[in-house]
Amino acid sequence: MDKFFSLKDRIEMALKSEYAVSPGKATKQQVFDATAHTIRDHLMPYYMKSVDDHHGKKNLFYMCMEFLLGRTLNNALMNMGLFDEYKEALDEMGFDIDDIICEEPDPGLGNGGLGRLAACFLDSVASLDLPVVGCGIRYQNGLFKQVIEDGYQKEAPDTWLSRGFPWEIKREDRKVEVRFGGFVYEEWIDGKLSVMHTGYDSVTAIPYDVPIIGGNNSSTAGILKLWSAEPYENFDLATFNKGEYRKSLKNENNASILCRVLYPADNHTNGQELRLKQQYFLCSASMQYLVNRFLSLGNDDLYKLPAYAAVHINDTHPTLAIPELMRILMDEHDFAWNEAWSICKKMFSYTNHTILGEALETWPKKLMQEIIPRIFKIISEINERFCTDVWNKNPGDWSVINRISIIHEDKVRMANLCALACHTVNGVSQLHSKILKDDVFSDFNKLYPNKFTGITNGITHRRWLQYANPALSELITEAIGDSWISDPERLEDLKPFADDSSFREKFIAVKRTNKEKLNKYLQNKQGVSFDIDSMVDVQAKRLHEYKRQLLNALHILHLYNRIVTGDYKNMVPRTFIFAAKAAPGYDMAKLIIKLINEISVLVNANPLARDLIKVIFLENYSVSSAEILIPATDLSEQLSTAGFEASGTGNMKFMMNGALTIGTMDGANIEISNRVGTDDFFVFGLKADEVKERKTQGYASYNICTQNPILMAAVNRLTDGSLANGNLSLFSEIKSNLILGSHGAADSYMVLCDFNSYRLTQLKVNEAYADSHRWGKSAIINTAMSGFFSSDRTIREYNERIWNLDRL
Ligand code: 26W
Repeated sequence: MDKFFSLKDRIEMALKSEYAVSPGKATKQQVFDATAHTIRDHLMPYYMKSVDDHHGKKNLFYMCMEFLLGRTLNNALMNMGLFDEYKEALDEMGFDIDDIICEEPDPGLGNGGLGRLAACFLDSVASLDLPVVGCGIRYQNGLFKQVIEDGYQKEAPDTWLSRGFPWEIKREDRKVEVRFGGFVYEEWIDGKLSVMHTGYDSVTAIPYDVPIIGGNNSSTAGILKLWSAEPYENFDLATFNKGEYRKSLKNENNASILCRVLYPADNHTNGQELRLKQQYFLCSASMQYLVNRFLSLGNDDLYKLPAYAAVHINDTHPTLAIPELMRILMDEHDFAWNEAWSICKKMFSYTNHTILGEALETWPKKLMQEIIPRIFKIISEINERFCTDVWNKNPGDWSVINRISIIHEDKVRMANLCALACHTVNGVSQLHSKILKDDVFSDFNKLYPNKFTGITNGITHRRWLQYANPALSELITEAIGDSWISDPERLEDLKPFADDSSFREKFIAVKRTNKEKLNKYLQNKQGVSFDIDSMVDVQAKRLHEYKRQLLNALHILHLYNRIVTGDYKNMVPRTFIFAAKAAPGYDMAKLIIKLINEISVLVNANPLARDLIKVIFLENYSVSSAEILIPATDLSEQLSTAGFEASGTGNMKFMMNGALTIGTMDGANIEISNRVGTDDFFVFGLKADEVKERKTQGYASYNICTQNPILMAAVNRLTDGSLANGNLSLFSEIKSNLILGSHGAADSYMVLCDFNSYRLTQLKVNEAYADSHRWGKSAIINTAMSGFFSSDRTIREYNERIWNLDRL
């Protein structure tokens, strides 16, 4: 890189210029910063090439409110092939590169699946040299830090930006103005209808670009554009001098609060004003940028915009990009409605990521009118034209109008706007796509049958296998060569090795090494450790009732019952690890966390039980902790009520790292089990159509419980004083929700209904693990069949079916 200075020299120079310290006196944190500083020099050529090469090619704007990136240092070094060089330089300075890597704050700008998927996609588009710009928000605080106190989740702010973010480039030159509130009226000027917007508040949106370096020796970077809000006009000195302090600070406050924090609710909407503002801020800034760039490249014919740009909307959160682009075309560039609409219809596509009713976004009409009056008018017009059209095709059919209408009663239904305006609506697994067509969007599917498609999610095998599990990665390469790195479906070449006993032993030895690493990690972080020889059984994902951590917990109570009654012959020792954050306002989810921690106490207090089972709650689950947890896992728990988990992506990460799955026929579990076969995948529970059927029949969880003494005994533990120092009432709400129901139906997620099937399948798991050859064979088959789930495949499919981009 530099002819005159060695890498070590450059890091030391950065230490001096940034911190005025010599390596002998530098903290690890300072060494991380200095190292990152030198890596920027390597990143810039990729970034500059991408920015240049994007010109003249069709670009994709991937709009998402969340990008759950995880750490960058290791990933970027590996992808650029610079890891060894840096390791050596840091070694010479007396630092271990692994320690330095851990100094990087983990940017948690996402809640869970949606955000992590966006990050995997960026890695893949960069590796496949596709011209993609991810557009998101530069939240000052990412997802809260979870602290467990006395078994309860407490939330602390995540201050990931406090020491700066070394990978970003502030682009002041690309700033735009975003307007909120005010009044909109129409006026005929010179025979033309003009829309006037007055009395609004403005903020300045400034993009910070983060180059995303891909693998595959790609020479370009993906670009993540994170928008940040600053006051539109500088501090209003005149007002301040008049003594009106509060008023003079209004601008400042409006801007600083906008990107302050990521909303921590996963799968639940509350209609908060600030969230709507965040959404419009992202959409307006990104669409202005899109149009400005098109024009600044010397193009003047905006009719050609669809040949230059496609926009992908991730879940409904960035839907406002559609009416915002309409606004820009009509109000700023004099397009007539029909022209603007036909341009937009060619540009937008949408992926739905959840079908939970409470997650389908609607906004109060009044709020929208107030916060973004012009946008509301445009949505109303879109709706009126749409409903008129449908009415003309189905005269007299009010019910269809009621269902498809974008504005319904006092709500604006964002999913309906997407389903109308986007040329493609995508589901994230085959089952999910079917549910979208048959249920959620069945009317739209009848109107526009060709719109719907299904592209199964994926994960980047670079971060999740190659880098997170270097020992396994090396073993695989030793056996089948390294072609799987650029073509992950070649992992299938491992299949014959499942029958090779010496390979199996090596595979099992790698797992053991990873368990040791996890054990050390847990010891350092939480002061707990586990038996390396036990089965590591993991459920790691957001805490939500539909994901059914409760089913897992009840089963552990059942195992405890077996142990204390002497029925533990052949029981394989297991370490149950849970990792999950609950939305701060989701009381039931938080209570389930407390329950898991109390079960841990119960089991630990019993000398017999603690030799056979151990329950660990891994605090503050994040991308970084997942990278340690997943490679060490033997059994992956994927327990969602069938029909509720759109895809799941954790399931794919575990599989790729040689864990076996116990799971329902839900989301991508179905596709995983189809690939590995039923011998190497533990299926249990009702299927999606059976769940639906049972629900419509009226499902009596109480009878299921009382007719099954084993289940009853486990459920009774919740309130018999065994848990929480004899507290009888703490978990009574969990019990009553299961058997009596609150607000209507009991056990809405069919935990009790699936318990027996789960218990019996867990017996098969136990038996399989006892035979280490059989288990090792299955584990290898899981890794071998995981190549399909690389996000490189997913992105290729998106590009072929939806985006049609040319490679750079
Ligand atoms: C507005 C509140 C809110 C916030 C986040 C609603 C919905 C969400 C996300 C869409 C929830 C989410 O992350 N869904 C997950 O998306 C993954 C990626 O497609 C899927 O694998 C998971 O099954 C799905 O739960």
